[in-house]
Amino acid sequence: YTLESDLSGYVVYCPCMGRFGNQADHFLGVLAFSKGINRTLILPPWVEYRYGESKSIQIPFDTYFKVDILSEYHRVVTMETFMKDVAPDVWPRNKRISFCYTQRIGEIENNCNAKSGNPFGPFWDTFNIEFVGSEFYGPLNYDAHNNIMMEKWRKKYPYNKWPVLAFTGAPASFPVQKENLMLHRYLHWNDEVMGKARTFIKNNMSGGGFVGIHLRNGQDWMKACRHVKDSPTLFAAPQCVGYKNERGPLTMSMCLPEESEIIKQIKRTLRKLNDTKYVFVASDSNHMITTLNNALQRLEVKVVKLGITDPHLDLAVLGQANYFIGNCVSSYSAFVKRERDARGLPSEFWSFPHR
Ligand code: GFB
Repeated sequence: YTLESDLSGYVVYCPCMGRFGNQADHFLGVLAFSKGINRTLILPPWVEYRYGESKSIQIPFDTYFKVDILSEYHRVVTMETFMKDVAPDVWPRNKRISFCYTQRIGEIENNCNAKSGNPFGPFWDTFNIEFVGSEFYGPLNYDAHNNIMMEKWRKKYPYNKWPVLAFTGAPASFPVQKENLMLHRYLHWNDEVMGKARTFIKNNMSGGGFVGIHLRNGQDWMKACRHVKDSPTLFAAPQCVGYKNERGPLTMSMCLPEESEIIKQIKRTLRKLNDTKYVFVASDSNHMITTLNNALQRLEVKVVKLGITDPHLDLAVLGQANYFIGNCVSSYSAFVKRERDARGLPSEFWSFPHR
């Protein structure tokens, strides 16, 4: 990236919805959108929530991912670099306008209220950004694959008048549009994350392949899965049942498989593969280590997990597995599935396809 100001302008947004998996879905959409309207994408920090803390914290984008690979697809710059080196020239304080589709309820009437609430306020505060006004961009939308729509954005918001389009939330859909799934191939873990993943694998799973599984089973998830019946495209479910539910139905055991189903499916998978010595479990709550070790004893595989809680390292290790079993409904699982698809590695889901 060169520090010369970019003459086609910039896009920035707050990843203000959901946790990592949701934010990653949005990210791919915004990447396509920025390219569609031909503006450099400012890579925002990831918004994270720490237990017991009331405000979100912002983790620089490149803490986890490589920036140079993304720029093979489109011009990008981290928000830290942009604010330090570029904003003083191209984004004067009196041009800091927040973008939203239509007004957001908050302190000021008829405004985006881009900084109302958490994580909205803490996000922009990280960079001392105050907005002097709002712009409602509706009825324009962010379907990057609609050329006419992209042309409308470029016409309505020329760079000289609007150097930076600062979105209150991600200008992208959730779950990620089908057309953008493969953009995941430009999203690579950085050397630090990959190094940790490889070290873990070397130290804990040497001498044979491993099946990686994602068990999403915490309290929040049990509650969310109650909606399976009335929302057939719940969260990331379209990755299995299709965006129009054409490969449905969505069942409870796809969202929250029972112990017996999990064991059965792992055994079936292990029989299909040769030279598998380990099962690596990633989970937000119950890893089922003892249960699985007992159930798989006769197959001579060992069940392992990380010694620490580290959602990104779990994802990176799952990406390296010889085979992956994930959760249809979870966007966290969806991240792994996309990464593996982009690299031609095999995956399946709990209780899907229907047998
Ligand atoms: O990533 P995420 O949006 O996926 O949110 P879902 C789930 C979060 O839970 C992750 C943790 O970002 C992690 O912090 N988590 C989940 C895990 N699985 C694992 C795991 O295997 N290992 C570790 N270390 N952490 C949706 C939310 O979650 O759940 C929705 O995004 C909503 O907004 C819904 O709250 C109930 O799509 O699974």
